Amino acid sequence: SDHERTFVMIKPDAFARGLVGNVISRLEDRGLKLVGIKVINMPEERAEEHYAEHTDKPFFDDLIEFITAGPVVPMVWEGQDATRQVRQMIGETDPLEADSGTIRGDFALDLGRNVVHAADHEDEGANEREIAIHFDEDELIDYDQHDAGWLYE
Ligand code: YYY
Ligand code: MG
Repeated sequence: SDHERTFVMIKPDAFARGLVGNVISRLEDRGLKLVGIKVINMPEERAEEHYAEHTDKPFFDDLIEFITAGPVVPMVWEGQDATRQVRQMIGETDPLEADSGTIRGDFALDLGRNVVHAADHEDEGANEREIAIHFDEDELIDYDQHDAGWLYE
């Protein structure tokens, strides 16, 4: 029940396939508050920092090549239990295991092309670390969400 910020990123496959608006709409419709967003080509060093936990995995090189292959959309979303809410909306890492109705379950087929990244709620410092990698503090916007009184008790 914590009001918190979570890091989410639309991957190059989704960008190329015209799914940017669709992913953002789902997060907006849920009631989450958008506090940061940009479009970038991710530099290789930043990609390696972002996926540092996977450095020794056999899929690491392919993952870095993929995430730097085209524009991505890093975002910060805020809300009650935002990390777990987003993780639930995204679905399992492997689209084959992701339920229909989740973003990966609706838009993806392949583990290596799974549309969206979100910080792991089981990794304590993930949000702070990933937000700091991709955003300066002054790029995160402070404003009142006009419908907050109807989203939260
Ligand atoms: O957090 P999440 O993206 O759901 O999965 P991770 O286990 O952190 O892996 C990051 C990323 O790596 C995943 O989205 C796809 C890719 N990957 C892969 O290509 N092959 C694997 N066996 C595991 C993960
Ligand atoms: Mg992860």
